[in-house]
Amino acid sequence: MKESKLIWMSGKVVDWKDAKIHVLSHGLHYGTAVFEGIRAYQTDKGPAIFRVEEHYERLYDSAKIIQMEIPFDKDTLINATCNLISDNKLDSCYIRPIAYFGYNELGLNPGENPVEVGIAMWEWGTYLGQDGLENGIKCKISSWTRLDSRIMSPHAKTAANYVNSGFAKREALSCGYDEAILLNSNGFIAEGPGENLFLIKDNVIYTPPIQDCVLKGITANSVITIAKNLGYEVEHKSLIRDELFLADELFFTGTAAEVTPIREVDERIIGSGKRGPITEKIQSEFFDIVHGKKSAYSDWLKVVN
Ligand code: PPE
Repeated sequence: MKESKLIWMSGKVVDWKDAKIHVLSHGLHYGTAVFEGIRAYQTDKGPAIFRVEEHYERLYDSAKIIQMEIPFDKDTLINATCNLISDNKLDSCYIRPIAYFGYNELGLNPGENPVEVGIAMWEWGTYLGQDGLENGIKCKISSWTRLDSRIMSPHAKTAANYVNSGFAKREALSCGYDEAILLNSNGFIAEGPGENLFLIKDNVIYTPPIQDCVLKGITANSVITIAKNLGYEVEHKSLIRDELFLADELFFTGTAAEVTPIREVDERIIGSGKRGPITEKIQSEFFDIVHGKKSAYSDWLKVVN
């Protein structure tokens, strides 16, 4: 991890090495934390945060689901994020806000534990490798099932949910793949451990609906808008494994993963076995937008001054 200088902790800016919490913090024991992953990109006008409002709105939605009241309003957290990018002198970075039940009392009911908020940021390059972005990655259908809403909340980005994602990721890596794809408990395709999935067949773009237990991805939402503006038809549809094998193109989206093509699933070559033409068009449009080169999408960027 490439350390930056400063981290925001519940209203105070502290040195990276001093951003510490008590070992008996509730969030550490029971996963009662909600977080976001946001990216800021370099643009001609300076660093700009991609869809920062939507990311913080999702943080508050996650908190609502786990009945946590964040003791700061959205504007305070957005201002803190902007100031921290400037103070850390970063041109581009990955931003990780986290709200967690802190230290007071253990026991499953978070009760009187204070809610603390941290905002950290660092330079984080490509999530699945530069080669992955250009040539695509190899995926394994996981033996782990994506958690569903009878077990956990798939729409809340809680720390606890990521034990499920982590199982799938580690299994895929240890079997020699780059990433996992999880099915949901009804056997339909859900998503990657930290990415939404898109499938292209006969020029139509498909992605699973939220009922299939996927996170409401902000990159996915952006890609849907981009694809429609490029003239493609986009449909939410439940997908089965065979449809992946027979797809013309597949790709993942996510803040960390950006737009990453998938070239192989369980030893089946997808389409031509490399980044497909529609994926490439969407990916290139996405990177132009986040770097501020498409004025039509300037609403998605908050320039940090
Ligand atoms: N599904 C999951 C389960 C998920 O964690 C992410 C983001 C997405 C879909 C895509 O959502 P969005 O970022 O809004 O487009 N995963 C975050 C965490 C990755 C990590 O390894 O940590 C991220 O990309 O920031």
